[in-house]
Amino acid sequence: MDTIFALASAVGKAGVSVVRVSGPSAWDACSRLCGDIPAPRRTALRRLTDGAGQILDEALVLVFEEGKSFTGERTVEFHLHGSIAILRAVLRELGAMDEIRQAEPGEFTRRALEHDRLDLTQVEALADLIEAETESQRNQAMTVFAGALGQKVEAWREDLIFAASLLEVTIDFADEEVPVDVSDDVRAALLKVKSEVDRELAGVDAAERIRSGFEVAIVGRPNVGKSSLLNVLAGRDAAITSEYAGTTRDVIEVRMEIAGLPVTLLDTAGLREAADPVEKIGIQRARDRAELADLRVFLLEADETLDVSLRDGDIIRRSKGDLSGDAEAISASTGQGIDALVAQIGETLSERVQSSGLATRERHRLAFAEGSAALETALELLDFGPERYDIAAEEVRVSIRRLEALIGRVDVENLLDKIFSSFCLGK
Ligand SMILES: Nc1nc2c(ncn2[C@@H]2O[C@H](COP(=O)(O)OP(=O)(O)O)[C@@H](O)[C@H]2O)c(=O)[nH]1
Ligand SMILES: [Mg+2]
Repeated sequence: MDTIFALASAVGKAGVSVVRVSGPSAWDACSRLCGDIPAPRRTALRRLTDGAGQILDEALVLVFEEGKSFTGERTVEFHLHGSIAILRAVLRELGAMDEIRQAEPGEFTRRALEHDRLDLTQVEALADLIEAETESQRNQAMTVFAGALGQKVEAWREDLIFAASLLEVTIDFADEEVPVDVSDDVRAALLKVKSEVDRELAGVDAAERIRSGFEVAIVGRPNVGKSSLLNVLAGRDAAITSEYAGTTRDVIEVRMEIAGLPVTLLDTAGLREAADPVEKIGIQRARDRAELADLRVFLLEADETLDVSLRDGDIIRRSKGDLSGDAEAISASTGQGIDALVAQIGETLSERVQSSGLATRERHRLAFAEGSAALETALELLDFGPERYDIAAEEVRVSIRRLEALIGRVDVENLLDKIFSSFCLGK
């Protein structure tokens, strides 16, 4: 296997930047930069020099043995001063060495998978962890990265292997009249796993939302104060507000965190019969996005009645409470009712992620659905008695294989390119 290197931290000026080198030649290659390398996991300061003896930087050098690094290979990390010139010089020196090459995006993590340092769900979770912007995303990604989904699948796998082998033993000894009825034990094991798989399956939607975020649309007539509300919630002037009706035409998006959840707030054109062609397009967009949004906040004028059908969770508020004196209304000018509105949005969305489990992706959903369906079939076959045990056992094996694919034990080569394509260079 090649030895690879890459900048592991972000590009640009920083206090510290990390360059990682991994593979069989990592130690040798790096010792040409920093003289003798420190003992494994004994951090030491070293002076890095180029071929001509010119000092490139003074860096912390971390050395990991095979089997004890992130990738599972011999690894060296240089913690450099985070200057663009230093990075360029060090990467140039490494690039000039014949025995090592620049890593592909995600290649370090791919090696971690190949060396069984991580299972496939952990690899995905690592990508999510790096993308995480909110508390809920961090928690979710960290739980899976710590191995929770993999452990769950392992436990199911053991139960299913037990069930399949009980059936297979019965088949093998069918002629010898072993008078044991395994069907109760098998049925209990299959039902237990199936109910747990189904519970995870039911939580995929919610978990997926934590990962990808919610859209909350502010909807209402022109001039009711939608853009002003967006700005108050965002804490900045993201949208233009004015006393002229029809000011907002495009959909304006602001990303924020509410109750720890990732939320994209949408400000839209006011709904009315418009003559202006551009405003008309804006209004159509407003309707479309509001339709697709996870949650809608309807802003009403003091005397307005709502004439749309509400969806579960939709929120209604009157605006400009400072003018009308309505204590129930919100006011973008004074801040009245804004905290309560945010709290209500947060509670509504939090309720929707309550059922979230560890499975967060379409890939997981598919594996669970197929695994569960195979168990369903196996349970039905069980009712026909021992003469169907062979095909029942085969269905249990199908289920095991589906779940194994989830953690990357089998059938995953074709998946890997897709999964690793989301990684950045140096990870
Ligand atoms: N007094 C008062 N004026 C507001 C409030 N919210 C918005 N406005 C004003 O109402 C007008 C329309 O607001 P805007 O946010 O552009 O409404 P939009 O068309 O629904 O986006 C602007 O002149 C705002 O300054 C409020 O809470 N109190
Ligand atoms: Mg507006």
